[in-house]
Amino acid sequence: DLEPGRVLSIQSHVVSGYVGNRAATFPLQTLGYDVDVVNTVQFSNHTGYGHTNGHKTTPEQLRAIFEGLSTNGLATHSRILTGYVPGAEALKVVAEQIRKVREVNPEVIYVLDPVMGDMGTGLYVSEDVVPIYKDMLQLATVITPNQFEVELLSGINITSLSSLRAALRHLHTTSNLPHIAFSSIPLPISLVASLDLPPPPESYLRLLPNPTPPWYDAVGIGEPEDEVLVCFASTWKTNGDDMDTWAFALPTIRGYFSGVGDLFSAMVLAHFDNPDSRSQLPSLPHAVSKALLTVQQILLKTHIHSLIKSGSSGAATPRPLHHSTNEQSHPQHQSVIPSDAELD
Ligand code: PXL
Repeated sequence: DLEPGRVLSIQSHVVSGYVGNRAATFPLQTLGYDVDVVNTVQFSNHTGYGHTNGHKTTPEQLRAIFEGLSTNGLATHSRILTGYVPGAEALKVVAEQIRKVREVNPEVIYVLDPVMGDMGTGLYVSEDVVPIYKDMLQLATVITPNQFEVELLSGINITSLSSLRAALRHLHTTSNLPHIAFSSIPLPISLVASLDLPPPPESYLRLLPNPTPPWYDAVGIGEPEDEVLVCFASTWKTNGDDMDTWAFALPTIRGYFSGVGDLFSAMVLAHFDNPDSRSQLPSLPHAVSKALLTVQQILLKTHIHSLIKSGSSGAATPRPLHHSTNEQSHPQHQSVIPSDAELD
């Protein structure tokens, strides 16, 4: 039988900084989850530094861990999260395990974060993982890609609301995928205001700081040239041949943060519930709303912490020595430091 409070999180471990399991575990624990952690790599630091050292867990080692859990009757997690898995063979082993678990218990909530890259950075895993992730979509309850990953998985470049819808529709229909939550690159408010998308239901919007209609005013900044991050959530309607799509706008916080997506996917996993298990309300916008609120509060705290630590110079955490190409656009580097005060 499945155990409701148990999470299996399969992601990276970094010695220094907070990405992957280092960004997901503590926040999940503060919400009361018992988190079982499989580390897909042990790296000195995340790959954005330009130099990373350490090792990857081999496919055989991963298989051994899963075998141990299964043999001892410990593979009874009701929620599974997967993130950074840099190699195709290792990802196949992860996929195999999840397929087995879901065959026995289809009600397991599986949040798949297809961590592959970002708009500014490009691909940071082996390109062989792309087709495997495409195959894995059919196993997922929710996927939490960023825009780069939506484009890669769907083969559709997002340049407009209609291409956005086409990409989401493609992912839902080709893989029988129930739920998608992803964030865009920063967009000017003027453009966001012109998107004709329904707001999140009012009860969800209330969770965001400044819920004045129309919905894009929820960000609390109104200059047309200001930029916002828009998070789109979509749920395929099983009784209609269509999807419900919600949009959440958040003010961007200037700075270079790592592990934000990893924290987001963990919080979506924490707050998502299968339909009817808690209420009649759609679960995805509820989970996304709570996840965004947590991420936003932690980023603000981190940003303030960083400013205080550095005086007003802004370079709080050590800058990567061999910095990659995004140095200019991201002058400061901030790890996400989770603090339990913000988490509920
Ligand atoms: O945040 C995604 C991520 C996870 N794990 C490792 C990474 C990255 C992104 O750079 O390098 C090791």
